[in-house]
Amino acid sequence: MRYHWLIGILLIVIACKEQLGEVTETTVVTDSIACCGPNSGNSRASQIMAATKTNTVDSDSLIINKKEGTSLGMIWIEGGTYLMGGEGKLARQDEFPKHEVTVEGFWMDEHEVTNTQFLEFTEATGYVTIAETKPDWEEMKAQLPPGTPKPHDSILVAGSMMFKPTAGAVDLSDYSQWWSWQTGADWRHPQGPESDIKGKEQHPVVHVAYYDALAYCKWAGKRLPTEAEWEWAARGGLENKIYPWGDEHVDAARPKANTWQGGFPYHNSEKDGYFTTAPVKSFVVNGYGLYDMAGNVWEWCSDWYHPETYKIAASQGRQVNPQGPTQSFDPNDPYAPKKVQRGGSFLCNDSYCASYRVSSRMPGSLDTGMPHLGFRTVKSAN
Ligand SMILES: [Ca+2]
Repeated sequence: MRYHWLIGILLIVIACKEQLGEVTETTVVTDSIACCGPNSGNSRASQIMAATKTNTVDSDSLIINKKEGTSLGMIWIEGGTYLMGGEGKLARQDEFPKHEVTVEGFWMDEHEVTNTQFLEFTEATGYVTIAETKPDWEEMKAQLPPGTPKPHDSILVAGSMMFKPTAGAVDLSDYSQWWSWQTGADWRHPQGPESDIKGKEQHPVVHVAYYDALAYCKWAGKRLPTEAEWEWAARGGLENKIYPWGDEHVDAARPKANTWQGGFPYHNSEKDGYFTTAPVKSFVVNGYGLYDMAGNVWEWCSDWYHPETYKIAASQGRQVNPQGPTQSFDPNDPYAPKKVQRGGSFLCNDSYCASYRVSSRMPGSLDTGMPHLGFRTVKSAN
């Protein structure tokens, strides 16, 4: 469901304007995420990908245009065995139980993929991201209640989600107060059509859907990390610690990551210096030399999301290079396939999700980009 957010917003509008009593926000917008979490979506993008040459993830054209493989800008992460899962009182249910995991060594980008890197990819391949593609009504209506009227063409334009602070403190259970659909928002226009990435060349690329990240990986000869690899790397050699740097609070003394300081979602003191994304490598590295494994932008992983993943894993003994479940499931949005995202973002705050913890997990729809969602790549030893 590529346009999960858009559909949800359309339904809200329709419910308000046309008083379709049975069509409410809760009938469709069921994501568990609110403050900083990305969202959901499913097979629609796959169909669009199949029909759009430049968006075809597995297309030969991308392979033909494949970049020469390189480990430049990557850090070798030595393999090892660790206890994967929740640390501290902020850990959520899906982070338990802790269980033993072994990962082989791999290469990992020292920082999140930047706008400069993504630009190189799009110029080499002609790739167009999902957020830059006009929604197709025929595909959308299949995901809507029968009889839902077609919205005005002015709404069916390319775009993405946008965060906007509220005027004051609000009920945090209703994220539509700070998230809205923004036409013309995409990775080249991260804050909407009037914005650009000039001066943000070294900021992480955002508004990238899973498919977009996957296409980049194929071109670069790399891949997305598994959840187990990501967490092992984020821990940076520390054991049983909450954050990549240890247990000290993110804002104790000097901020150690780009997060949200103040009252979410209405006041950001910007103690760390950034309201939205920060240039990569702006904060302290972890023990492996990796930047921004906490905060800045969420990062796609290759595993399907399932809240029971760890319970199943723990019952099977030590896991070696786990790849995640074969199917996804998000109880708050059961019809949308979702992949795992890690690391939290500049919107994370202790009052809400505190997802700049090494064990925090979040589900996200494969075809939905967000202004606080990016990725980094990894590469196996061989
Ligand atoms: Ca910040």
